Amino acid sequence: MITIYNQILQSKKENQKLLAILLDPDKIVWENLEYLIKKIIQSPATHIFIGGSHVQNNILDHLIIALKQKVNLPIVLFPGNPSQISNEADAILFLSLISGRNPDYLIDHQVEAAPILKKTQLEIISTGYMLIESGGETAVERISKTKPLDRNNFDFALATAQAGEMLGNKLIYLEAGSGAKNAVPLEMIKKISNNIEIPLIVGGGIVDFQGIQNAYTAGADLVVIGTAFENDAEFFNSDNKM
Ligand code: 1GP
Repeated sequence: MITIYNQILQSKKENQKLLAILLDPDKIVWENLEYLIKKIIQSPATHIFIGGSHVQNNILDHLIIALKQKVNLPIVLFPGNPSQISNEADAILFLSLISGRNPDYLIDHQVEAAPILKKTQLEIISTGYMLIESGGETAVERISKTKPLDRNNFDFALATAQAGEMLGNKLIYLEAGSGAKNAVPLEMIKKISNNIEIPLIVGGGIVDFQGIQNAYTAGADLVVIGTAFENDAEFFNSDNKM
């Protein structure tokens, strides 16, 4: 079976860069859903990530079912907590917040989620999730009650990513936080991508095509765009094409 993870690995091997649009079900204006779907189809996105801080389960199912009717992209859950699981999706990033030292987000939520996930068909993609300091408090920091990693300490960030890889994670996700003032430093992306084998996701605070391109050039395999598309559904149609 060709899994979503295998496709990511294959793309990495072929140096084909991937792009995920992150949709927060709480921020969807339902009357505009058809239009939003049209814009997703027209965009260069290769994946749809779904997640947010306070998503309710019934909204989640509803959104994914609506998307699946029209969009032929893998739908990957990017959950803020164990209640955000939907069997309608294709896969889930099974996150452990390895930059933090809060056991709730390192292992407790995962223990809570495991029996629920066992009852689903979701492809489970274990992901070492690293929050990087970005110039202001982000929702991830507030909700997880963890400190982000120093954005200038590349050695420590690399050691964290390598520990994540050694623990068996299949992906590393460098997160500046949704709507971050500053995206993950390019030098950090470069250092980490050069020194781990598994694919690297980068997101948070990337607001233009140059930012996406820079992250790719630095070594990101998959870039996540949330706020920029949320604020402007024409984001991918602008003059400054990818
Ligand atoms: C947030 O990495 C994602 O979890 C995307 O961030 O909303 O800033 O694009 P933005």
